[in-house]
Amino acid sequence: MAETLEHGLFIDGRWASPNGASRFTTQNPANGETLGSFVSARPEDATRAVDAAARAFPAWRDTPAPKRGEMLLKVAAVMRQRKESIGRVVTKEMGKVIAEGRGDVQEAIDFVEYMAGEGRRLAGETVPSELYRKFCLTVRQPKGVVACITPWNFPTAIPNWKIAAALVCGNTVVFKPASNTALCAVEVVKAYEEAGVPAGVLNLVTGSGGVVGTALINDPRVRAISFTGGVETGREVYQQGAKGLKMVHLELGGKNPQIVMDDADLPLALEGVLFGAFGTSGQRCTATSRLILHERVYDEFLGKLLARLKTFRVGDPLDEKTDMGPVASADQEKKVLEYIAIGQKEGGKLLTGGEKLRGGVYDQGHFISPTVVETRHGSRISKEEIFGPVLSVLKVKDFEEAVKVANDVDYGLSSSIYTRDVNRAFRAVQELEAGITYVNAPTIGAEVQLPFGGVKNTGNGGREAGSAAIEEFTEVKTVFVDFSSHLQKAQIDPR
Ligand code: UN1
Repeated sequence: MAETLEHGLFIDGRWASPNGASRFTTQNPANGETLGSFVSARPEDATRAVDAAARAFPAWRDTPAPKRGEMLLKVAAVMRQRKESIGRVVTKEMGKVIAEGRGDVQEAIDFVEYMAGEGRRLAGETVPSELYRKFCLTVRQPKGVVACITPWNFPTAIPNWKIAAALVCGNTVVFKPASNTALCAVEVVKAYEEAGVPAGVLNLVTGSGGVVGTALINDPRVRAISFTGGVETGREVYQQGAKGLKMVHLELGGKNPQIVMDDADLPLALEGVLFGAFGTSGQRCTATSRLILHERVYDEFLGKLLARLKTFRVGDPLDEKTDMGPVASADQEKKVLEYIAIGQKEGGKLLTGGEKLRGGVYDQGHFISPTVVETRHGSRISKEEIFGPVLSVLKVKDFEEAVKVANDVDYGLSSSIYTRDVNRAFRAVQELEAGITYVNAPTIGAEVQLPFGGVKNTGNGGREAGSAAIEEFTEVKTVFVDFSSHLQKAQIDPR
């Protein structure tokens, strides 16, 4: 049977297309092929999804957490079995090379398995009471219905970071994915459906953020919103959520530096920056977008980088030999090319790349050559998030200046230093203003069992993944049990 291109919404355990709703399609950014057609949900569809999630909540909350974890293990098993086919969907719909498409799914599997184990922990704390025959402890409880609003750059990993954590904690979820990776979202939800997620516990609503996202954020029954995306939208989500005093978790941009000191292992640092800057065509929140080079190794390192980029293969992301695929959409292409023009206008020197690739396979897709711009600290391209294969290079005279330049941006997600000096390495860990610091490794590639998030405009202080995910999706209930059989007064009883 030919696979249908038309997908419905998943509400209350059923796939259905509401009457009268319009549709949108997704395209392969490498060749323009249409991949699927999806419902542009209306506010009333979002409300129906919240209805279903609210109805499903009491039974899911009361399901023992280890059982909720078992369901997640089944989800992971389904994704494991389908890793190759889902990985190919990721690559086709978003354009990252196939090894990274598989990696995206692997990150989803890793996290879902990790969260499954959390079903047997979900630990609270027990502390002594100041009174006799009294216990003091905390337990974790779900928040209720939560909205997970996710981006297109990690279209299976990031939804699972949010959904699996929310579900193991006993929440029910309405999932609103980025529109241009809606097929990946369908694949994610199918894995939960096949694993037997009860009706209403996970609901998928596709459509525009302005319509569906707004409806979800403003629904009084939605108690928490977990959002990953751009800083402007994040601000909007935060403001809207504030009106309902909701917990809003934000994971926003980055302008991540890789510092290369004069004592660094240069070949290692070179591999690091290539992966960090051009992996996923630079479309990661964690992408290396600034290379901060010590002046003593500046010419040598840059020479090596430019030579290596001459043999960098940009092309069909399904071809195992391709180093970098297209950017994800026409909008991305436009924005990245605009930034490259801005960089040159403000005095940056284009060292390589900087253009839309044309001819042959390139004509059907959104391919931009890997771009390196020598610029000065303070230029727009050295400070604003581009989210594309554009690396700004900055020269510094010593470690102090490197850290100062690294920190002098509005964001603080990831950071990296290449050095063989242990003192400098630890100083960087202490002094770089970022949620994540790598030593002798690129800015990308965080592992799921550790917290993920950043400082400054990267978010509002929360972390996801790791055990931090549990903080995001639970309320702490403080419990006092007095078994003394008489009224005891804290702070007041004689001491
Ligand atoms: C993102 O770009 O928002 O650390 C997530 C990394 C990946 C996750 C990136 N594990 O690069």
